[in-house]
Amino acid sequence: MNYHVLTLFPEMIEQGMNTSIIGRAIEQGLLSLEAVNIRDYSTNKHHKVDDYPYGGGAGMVMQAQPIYDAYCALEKKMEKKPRVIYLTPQGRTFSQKIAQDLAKEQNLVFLCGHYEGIDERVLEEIVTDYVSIGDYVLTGGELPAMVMMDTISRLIPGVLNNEDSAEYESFQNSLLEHPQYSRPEVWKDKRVPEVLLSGHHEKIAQWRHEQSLERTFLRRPDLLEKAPLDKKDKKYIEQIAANQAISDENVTEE
Ligand code: 9D3
Repeated sequence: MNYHVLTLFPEMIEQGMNTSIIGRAIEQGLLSLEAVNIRDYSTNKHHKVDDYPYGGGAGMVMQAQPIYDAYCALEKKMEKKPRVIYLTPQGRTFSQKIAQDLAKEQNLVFLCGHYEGIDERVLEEIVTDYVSIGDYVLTGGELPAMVMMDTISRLIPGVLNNEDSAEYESFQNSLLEHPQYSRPEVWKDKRVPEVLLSGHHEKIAQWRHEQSLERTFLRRPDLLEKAPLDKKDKKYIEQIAANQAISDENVTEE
């Protein structure tokens, strides 16, 4: 996977991505990352990249020319036209499914906006995908581009160690994970659940599965609609729901 980021803040991308697991994957040659400074492509003598909006209004608009020329310089080096993702609050909300789709590509171009936006004409010319990372307001597209690259990179073969990856997750995806414990056995008077010390692998697996069901019911009940639950799972959840109803009743009476 080769990432190309069009941005006014290339250092932010480089700093953010060169550490951790993604940095190691880049060193191993599994990924590449190029942050292109849009300003380097401005034909204006002051390297200007923005101007006032036609029709008036607050703030500045990023002009078409530097972005288009920066994109064309990238496209020239590729065999086929890449997907170009514009990070914008107006996009489809990013998801694991979108990440899986994008992970199939050889090249991905991310376009990061700032100011009040980008001249619509260059968006029409180069953008293939409009993507947001959720309904909250950031200052620009750089963090969203990094969120997307981080998510997509984990799906590239070899980036994660085998223990973490692929198939196991696709089932687990629909349920939250069970709680984890490590040494010591007692911390602040809290004991590690006895079953985990038993060495009884079947019982441990069952306990963990039940914890997953309970957590998902309590914290993310929306996920249960899509989860592949068997009869026993459904019974277990009904039982938790019933217990909860009883404790709610007790609280109300107090
Ligand atoms: C004139 C600016 N705002 C009007 C209310 C809209 C606006 C545009 C761009 C507000 C913030 C931004 C900067 N954010 C992004 O570029 C962005 C973003 C985000 O803010 N949240 C979630 N996903 C994304 S993807 C790009």
